[in-house]
Amino acid sequence: FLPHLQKMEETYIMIKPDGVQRGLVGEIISRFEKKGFKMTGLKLFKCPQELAEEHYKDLNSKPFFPKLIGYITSGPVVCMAWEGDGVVASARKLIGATNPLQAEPGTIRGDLAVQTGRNVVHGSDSPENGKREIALWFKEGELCEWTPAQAPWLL
Ligand code: 3AN
Repeated sequence: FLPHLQKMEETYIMIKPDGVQRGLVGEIISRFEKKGFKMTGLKLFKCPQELAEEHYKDLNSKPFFPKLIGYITSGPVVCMAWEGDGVVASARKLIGATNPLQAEPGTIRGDLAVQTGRNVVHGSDSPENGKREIALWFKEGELCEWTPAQAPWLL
């Protein structure tokens, strides 16, 4: 058993077009960095319609689906893969509730957003969806395996 070779839990985090337009990219990335997760993928990307529809396919019967697709494809998004212990649930805690008015202060949506339809960031809702969404949004070769510098005085 070689724990260092075990694939860590991973999640797909995406800064939506409103987050990019409002200049919140650095602020949002920094919250995941400061928490202690490791970024393994990052790109600025204009999302095609078909990809948006595939990503949100579980919501395709909802009345807000066309607006949601219009929103996600309205401008560039920042696609990210993050890994770490419990990263899926923890990232969702950092992000806060879907409706920003219900999101606690201190969360990304609680601090930075007002509307459900403009809630600045996406995070996968399960480890399975984390894998699925990373595979959907990143091509092979776009992800980067690396080892953070050790800080032995902290251990
Ligand atoms: P979350 O992003 O918190 O996981 P989901 O998966 O229920 O929430 O919804 C996905 C996205 O669909 C949300 N981020 C939001 O942009 C949009 N959405 C969800 N519910 C609504 C709604 N009632 N009206 C408009 N957009 C919605």
